[in-house]
Amino acid sequence: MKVDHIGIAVFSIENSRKFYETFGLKVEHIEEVKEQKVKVALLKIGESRIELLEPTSKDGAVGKFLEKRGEGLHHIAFEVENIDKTIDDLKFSSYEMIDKVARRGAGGNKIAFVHPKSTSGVLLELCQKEINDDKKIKS
Ligand code: CMX
Repeated sequence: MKVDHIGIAVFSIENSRKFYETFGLKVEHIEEVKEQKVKVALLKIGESRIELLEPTSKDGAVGKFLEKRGEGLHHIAFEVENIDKTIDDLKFSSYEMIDKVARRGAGGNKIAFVHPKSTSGVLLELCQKEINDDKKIKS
């Protein structure tokens, strides 16, 4: 449906948000996603968002990424209408799903990751909103 957000791995949300705020972007939501060992900050840009990802532990996906590659583009998220069907279609076409079943991510959305091996090197997140963005996310 659209690019929902672009995930950027950062050492510190407090430091990194300043650059994006220079353009007038505003942090509208900060949340810790415990099972992913990460804290996320969402900044709205048009119909999409920049998602700053700060690890809360070195052994989570983002902590490991930072250690290996440093700060930078971590993933792109596509909003889809029906995540269960999208996962089934991708599995049927032999693309490698990290999450074979959708799970809850930041903001309570249903999410699933596709392995970068299947996507020409970009970690891809599928994301299905439960309810309209503007109603759900509070500053
Ligand atoms: N983008 C592109 N490639 C990546 C990557 C990323 N974000 N992270 C790892 N890779 C590459 C590695 O460099 C490695 O490449 P090489 O084989 O060429 O060295 C390859 O993917 C596989 O690496 P791996 O050692 O098998 O696996 P890792 O332990 O590095 O884990 C991944 C990679 C993608 C499977 C893991 O990070 C994962 O499961 N991610 C999904 C969950 C996630 O990212 N959560 C954080 C965000 C949470 C949120 O937004 O709420």
